Amino acid sequence: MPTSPLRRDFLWGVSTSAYQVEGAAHEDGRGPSIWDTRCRTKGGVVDGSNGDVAADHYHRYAEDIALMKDLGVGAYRFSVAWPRVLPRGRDVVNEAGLDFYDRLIDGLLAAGIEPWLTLYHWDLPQALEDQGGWTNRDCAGWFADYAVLVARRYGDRVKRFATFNEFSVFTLFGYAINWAAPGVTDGPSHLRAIHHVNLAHGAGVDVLRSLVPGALIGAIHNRQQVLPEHGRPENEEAAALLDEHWNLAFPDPQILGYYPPRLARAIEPYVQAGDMARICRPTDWFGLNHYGPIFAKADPDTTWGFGWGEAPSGSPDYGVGWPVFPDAFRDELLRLTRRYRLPVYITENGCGGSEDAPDATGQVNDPHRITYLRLYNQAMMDAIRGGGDVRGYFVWSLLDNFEWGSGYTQRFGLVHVDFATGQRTPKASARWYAERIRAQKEERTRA
Ligand code: IFM
Repeated sequence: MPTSPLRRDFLWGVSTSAYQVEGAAHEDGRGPSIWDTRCRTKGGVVDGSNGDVAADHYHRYAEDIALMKDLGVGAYRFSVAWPRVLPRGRDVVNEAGLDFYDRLIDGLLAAGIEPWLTLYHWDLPQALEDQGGWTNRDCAGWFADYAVLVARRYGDRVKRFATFNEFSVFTLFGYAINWAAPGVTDGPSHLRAIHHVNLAHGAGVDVLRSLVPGALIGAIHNRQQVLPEHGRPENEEAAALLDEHWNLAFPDPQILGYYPPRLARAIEPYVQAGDMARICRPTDWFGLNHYGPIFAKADPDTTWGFGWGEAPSGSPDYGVGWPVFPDAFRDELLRLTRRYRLPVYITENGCGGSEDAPDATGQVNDPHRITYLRLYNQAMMDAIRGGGDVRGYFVWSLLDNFEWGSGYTQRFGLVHVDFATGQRTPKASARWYAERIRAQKEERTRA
């Protein structure tokens, strides 16, 4: 049997985010975020739902930690809700909100699970949006002040920090395409948001570095190969432009110190002297969120002239509902290692499903998810064998949760959540993942 290429300290984990799982949206002084607003905007979420209760993680976090312990994971990636700790985004601190993360972090540490804290997973306080949000250059400073609060409060116990989750998703969908909050479709606003979020990242890194001894700081990027939809030559240019927006707009300036060429020309009016040095701060690791490749097509009706195209017909899908290309994952891991030269943690990988539900015996069988996870794990191992510096893997997600614009119509959890009662039921994929982790640990002790 071939031996595992995984490092001895390879880290297995699960991920969630605050607005998607916590609920308690109106409890203990939490302020509204741009997603609370979007959920109340007609057409903002397909099923008209919201994150008011979500998976009720705010109250059930202890049960969720026990579920993680059963899985055998070494780390839990969660995000702090900025509007829970600073209900108006700045100035007035909400102690009750801070207390929640104290309880969560202490519970994780007691269970032997390392807390991985993401500062921003899309829930900008509405009060800051009312002052322009990410289109306002001051937002970078507001973010840095929020980072100070988090670093001072939790830095004694948390050492793994990510500044942002999926920069290009929330900026592109929030400011150019209107698939996410705040739902703007305007090129200049989008460019401002990109640049100011990059500045906020740099400022956040500096804060964490100066206030948390031993901090290991990273950022989480969604990266997927962008391929032109088959058929029209203009799709090639659409794919090249989307590649810059999707894959390069954040990691290139943050790690290499420059914007990719097309974007650099467009963003120039918003860049001030010294900005690239503020953005490009040394980090310790690269977080990759990856689900599958993207197909781009030219679309003159969109802000930037590109849109989402179709995968070639007959692409394998294994019942997942989107094309499944594990080789693209392997290639992405190798590309990342070569381009950015940072240790890579896969901070999200997994798949949704609209039909995960308990059967007559109470079991939740999700064979499509097991197939997906198995294929993607194999691709990760191939990448490592080929020289990819991959140090950890987190499944998205621990729990079924609020899937943004898709509301509760898509379930990504290893654990099924009955949203009416909050009841948790580990799916067959949870058992698969626990066994995967157990087998690797056993191999490690034998080696
Ligand atoms: O649910 C999201 C998560 O918030 C960010 N990455 C992709 C997941 C699945 O769509």
